[in-house]
Amino acid sequence: MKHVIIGTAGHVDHGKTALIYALTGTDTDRLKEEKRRGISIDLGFAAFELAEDIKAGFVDVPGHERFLKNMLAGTGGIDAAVLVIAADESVMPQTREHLAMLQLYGVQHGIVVINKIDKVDSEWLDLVEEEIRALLRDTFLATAPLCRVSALTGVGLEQFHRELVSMARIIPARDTAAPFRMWIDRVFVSKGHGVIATGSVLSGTAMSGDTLKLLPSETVFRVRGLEVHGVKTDSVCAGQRAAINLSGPEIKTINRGMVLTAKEYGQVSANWDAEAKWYQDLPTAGLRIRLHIGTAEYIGRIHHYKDAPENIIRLLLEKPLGAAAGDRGIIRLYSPQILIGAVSLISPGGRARRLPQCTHELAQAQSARDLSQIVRLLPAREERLLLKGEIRCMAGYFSPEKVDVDLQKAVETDWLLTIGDYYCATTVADRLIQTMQKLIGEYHRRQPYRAGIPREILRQKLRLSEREFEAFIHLWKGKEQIQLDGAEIALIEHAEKYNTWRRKIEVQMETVLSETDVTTITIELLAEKLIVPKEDVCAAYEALLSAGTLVRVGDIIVYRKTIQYIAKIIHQHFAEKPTLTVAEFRDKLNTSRKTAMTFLEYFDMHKYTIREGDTRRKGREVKHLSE
Ligand SMILES: Nc1nc2c(ncn2[C@@H]2O[C@H](COP(=O)(O)OP(=O)(O)OP(=O)(O)O)[C@@H](O)[C@H]2O)c(=O)[nH]1
Ligand SMILES: [Mg+2]
Repeated sequence: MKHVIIGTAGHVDHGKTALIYALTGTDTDRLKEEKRRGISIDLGFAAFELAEDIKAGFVDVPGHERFLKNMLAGTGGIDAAVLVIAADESVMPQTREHLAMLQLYGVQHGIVVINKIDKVDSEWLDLVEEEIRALLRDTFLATAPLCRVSALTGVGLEQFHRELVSMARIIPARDTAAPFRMWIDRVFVSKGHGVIATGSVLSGTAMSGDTLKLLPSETVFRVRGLEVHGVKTDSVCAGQRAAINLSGPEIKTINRGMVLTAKEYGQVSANWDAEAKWYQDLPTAGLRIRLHIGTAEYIGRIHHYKDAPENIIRLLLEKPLGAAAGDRGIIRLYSPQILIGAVSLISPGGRARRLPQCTHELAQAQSARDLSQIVRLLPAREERLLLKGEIRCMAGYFSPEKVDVDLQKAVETDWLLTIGDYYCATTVADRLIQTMQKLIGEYHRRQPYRAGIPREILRQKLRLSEREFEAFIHLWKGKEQIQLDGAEIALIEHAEKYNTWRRKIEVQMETVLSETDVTTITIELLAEKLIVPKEDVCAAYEALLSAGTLVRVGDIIVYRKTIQYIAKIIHQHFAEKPTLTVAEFRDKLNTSRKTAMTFLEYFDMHKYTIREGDTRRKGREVKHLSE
């Protein structure tokens, strides 16, 4: 079964509602006020089986210019349009305006109906048709079928029906395997059921019991029940008009203009980069505008990038919008509410002031719905590592399997590379490695006596998350250009030089400091004993400390082996005697009482000795002290 959603369009009173009633038997004017005033105010809905295998959901819109906002809300999700023009009045202001809206929304299929033919003669009708054809030139309806109809008498309805069927057959079916999405156009409370939200399902399928996310709030709801045009069902799919019975703690927040979506999809931001098509030649920068998108209206301003083409803009909205790449919207001036143009969303705007590279190419790929190009460009434009889930979400409402196939192709052709769970554009990876190399190189130049740059400093400089950073370092390590030494990262050339230097110093240390006396090591002593250029002594001192060759014991610094030596003395002592006094310890070390105390406190701290009043007894074996 194929499902299509068809919207009406046209000037007030031209017979849109009457035409839908004549065809389907459903009166789409359901409000009391609509009946009283004889005009449509809000959206109306009707179901109709066009053919055995095609079902249509009609969205009937009001024609009055004051309710254009409602017309736009109804038109956001349609597959095709029926433009209704009354024969007696011919083309009127909202005929033109609605046509422009359909064109800007990117609607591609439609039928033109000249209604009320019972009111005019055939000569007049020919003139009207001529005027209409002129109007439609250069629009998506230029070659559309034109039906002469009277909704009152029923003349021409059969031909109209036939044209609807032919049109529905060529409309590409919406993807029911894609993630679910529906803009909400109506919310009401039904006795015994609770809150029900209706809308045209743009993509995917939803089932009873599913959890759906509401945008822009990102709160979640459970689907309690589903209906399509008043008939209960277990699932609703793309192209159908759905009524979804929802439950959840935030149920009172649901309104027209919000979106129900599969949980991992839809992006929320108040800033969106977009490609614009201008209808009026206006200086648009900073202009207060209304963006009509899906069933919503957002107020905001237009910002132009300095270095970008005129048609790439940033929308700065007053509230966050939950939408997806490729979504189309209409822009009207805030006041007076005249049409300015249309936009196609590219992505939520980042923090950068300049336009991200590849934006133009991405916009083109999105309007062509070229998924393989989209998945290649997204990681390049973002200039960071992206998880598969992020790419699926950023690409828009494509089926996850399709995204995965194109991602795989992009990896096979070396456009992208995978790093752990991440995808990265090869060009971005190369650039990131160059930046890392530069940063580490600079650090080595400034700190030649350090093993390398601390990981955390490098990560922060690169503005990567911990997971991204670890994944990236792992990739780079595979290229054998860096050495990871604990918490530090070094370029291989530096690591080799540094290690040779360290080994040399340690050998020197071994010979000059191997005397058994407890020696407090100072910079002066190092300057005297080590064969290191004078200006490098401080750095060597720091390097030996950070490498653990020198150890801080209280306020003195000693050689690592000295500690091991003292530990051995203590060990031997406890082999002979259960307690150790400060005086005994001082004598064994042949040092001052103060230094002896400092060491004992150090050993107490490591629980190697246990203090009891003025004496110590044996503590636990501490491996690294006696190694
Ligand atoms: N004579 C005649 N009258 C018609 C025909 N179609 C509709 N009408 C009348 O025209 C008036 C307006 O019709 P609607 O269907 O409400 O027009 P609409 O386009 O839905 O109007 P809005 O929704 O308010 O924009 C009603 O009084 C209808 O009875 C027709 O084919 N012939
Ligand atoms: Mg109407």
